[in-house]
Amino acid sequence: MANQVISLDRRVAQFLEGGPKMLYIGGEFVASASGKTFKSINPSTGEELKSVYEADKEDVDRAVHAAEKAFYGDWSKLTASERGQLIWKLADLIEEHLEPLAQLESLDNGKPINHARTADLPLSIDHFRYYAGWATKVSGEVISNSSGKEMLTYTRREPIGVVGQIIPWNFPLLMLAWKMGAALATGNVIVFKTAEQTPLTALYLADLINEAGFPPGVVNILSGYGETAGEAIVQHPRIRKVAFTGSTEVGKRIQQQATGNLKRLSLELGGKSPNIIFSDADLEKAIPGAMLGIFFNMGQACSAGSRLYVHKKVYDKVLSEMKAAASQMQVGMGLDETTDIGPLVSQEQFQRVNRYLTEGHEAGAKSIIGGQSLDRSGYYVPPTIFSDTNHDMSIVQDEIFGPVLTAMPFDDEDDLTEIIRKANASEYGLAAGVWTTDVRKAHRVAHRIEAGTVWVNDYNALDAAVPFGGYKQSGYGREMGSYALDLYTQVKSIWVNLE
Ligand code: TXE
Repeated sequence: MANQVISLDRRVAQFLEGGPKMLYIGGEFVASASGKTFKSINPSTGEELKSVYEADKEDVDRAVHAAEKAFYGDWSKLTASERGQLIWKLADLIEEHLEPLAQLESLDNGKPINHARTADLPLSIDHFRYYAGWATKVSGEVISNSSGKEMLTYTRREPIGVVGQIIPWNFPLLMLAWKMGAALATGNVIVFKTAEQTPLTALYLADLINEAGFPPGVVNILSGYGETAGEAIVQHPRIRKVAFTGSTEVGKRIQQQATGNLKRLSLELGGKSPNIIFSDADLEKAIPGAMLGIFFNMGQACSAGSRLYVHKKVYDKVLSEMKAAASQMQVGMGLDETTDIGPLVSQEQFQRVNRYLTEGHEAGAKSIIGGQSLDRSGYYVPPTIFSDTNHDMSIVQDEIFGPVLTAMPFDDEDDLTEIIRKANASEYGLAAGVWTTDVRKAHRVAHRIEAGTVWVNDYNALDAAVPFGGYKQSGYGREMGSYALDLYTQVKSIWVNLE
C-alpha cells in the first residue's frame, strides 16, 4: 500500500513554532524556575520534535500555590452546575480541536493517526462529558441516629484540595482525561505532570482550559521527569492525594515515599493480561479480538492481552490465522493514514522490547512472525507472536509493553482448573479476556480470574461509566464511573443538636 502521510494542520504547525513550550501554572504560560529545557522526540523519525521547559521542585511549589489560591478563591465560589458546565465546555473545545490534537498526539507518541482520531480523542471527550454530568450529583446523605437526642446527622462529600496527578506516555490525552474529569467534577484543584516522552498535547490543551474559562490555578500542567518533578509532587506536604498511572516499580516507590506524609494514593500499574480462547469460541470474532488485544497501540497498553491461551483443538488454526493477519499489518509512521503499527514511544522502550525479543529467542520460544526490530530510523518493532513459550520465561512473566504476544495451548474444557491456574499465574491482575459461546463457562471463568476487568467475547472495550483498575501488583483504586468519585472526595459527618 502506498504511504499516505498527512500534511500538518495549521494549528499544529503554529503550536510547534517558536521557543521552548512553557509550563502552565496559575493560568499562565511560564518558563521553568531553573530555565532548564528538555527535548520531546518524534519516535517515527528519532528526531527532535520540540523543546519544552523542564519543571522541578520549585515549579511544583509554584503550582501548589496557584492551585491553593484557586481552591480557596474563585473555584470555591462556583456552583456545582457551573463546574459541570466548564468541564462540558472543555469537552466541546477538545472536539473542535480534534484534528490538531490527534495529529500532535500521533507526532509525540508515534501512535497511528487513525487510532488517535477514532479512539484517544473521542474517548477523552466522552470522558469529560461523563464527569461534567457528575458535578451536580455528588452528594451526602441524611442518616437516622439512635443517640437518644433529637439530632440531625448528615454527611457531605467534600473535595480533597490540591491533588497531584502523574501520567504515562501511552495515552497522553486519555490518561489526562481519566485523571482530570473526576477530580474537577468533585471540586479539586490539580497539579498535573505529563510523561517526559509526551508533554505536548497537554500543553495544547492548557490553552483550551483557559478558553473554557476555568479560574486560573484550577489546573496546572508541568512537563518534567519522574525523579525530579514527579518526586516533588509525591513529597509535597500540601498535595493531599496523588493519582498515578505507570510502572509497578515506580508505583511501589511512590507508595513508600507517600507513607511519610500520609498522602492518599491511587495507583494504576502494569499488567500481563491473559486472553483465553476456548474451542467453542466464535473464532471469527476471537481472532481479531486477540489481535486487537495485543497490537492496539503497539502493545503499549496496560491492559494488553499479552498472554494468549488457546484450547489445543483450535490452537494451530488460531495461530496460523493470527500470523496471516499480522503479516497484513502496515508498520509505519504515526502520521501515515495507512499505518496499523507505529513506532514505539522512545529509544528506551525500543531497547527494552528488543531485550525481551532476545530473551525470548534465547529461552527457546519461536517467533512465528516478527521477532526482530526493523532496521530504519525511528523505533519500529513489527507485530511479533511467540509460540513454544512457558511460564518460566521472562517474556511470559514480565510486562513487555510492545507488540509481542506469547501464545500457549491448554487442555481442559469443562474442568477449568488448569486454565484458571495458568491465567492467574502472574503477579499482575489488571485485565483478562475470555472467548466462548458457553455462557456458564464464561461467567465461571470471569468470576475466578484475579483481575479488575474481564472482557467476555470482547477485548479492550472502555467506557467512562465503567470502573477500571487493578488487582495484585496492578495497583489499587478504581478510575471511571461513580467509583472514581471516592478517590477525590472525603466524607464529613455533621451533627446538629435540635433540642
Ligand atoms: O514508566 P514510569 P516508564 C510500564 C511498562 C513500561 C515500563 C517503563 O512496562 O515498559 O513501565 O515505562 C513518572 N516519582 N508502564 O519508564 O517510569 C514518569 O515521569 C514520581 C505501564 O515510562 O513508571 C511518568 O510520568 N513519578 C504503564 C510516569 O511516572 C515518577 C504505563 C510513568 O513512568 C517517578 C507506562 C518517581 N520516582 C509504563 N519515576 C501503565 N500501567 O499503563 C517516574 N515517574
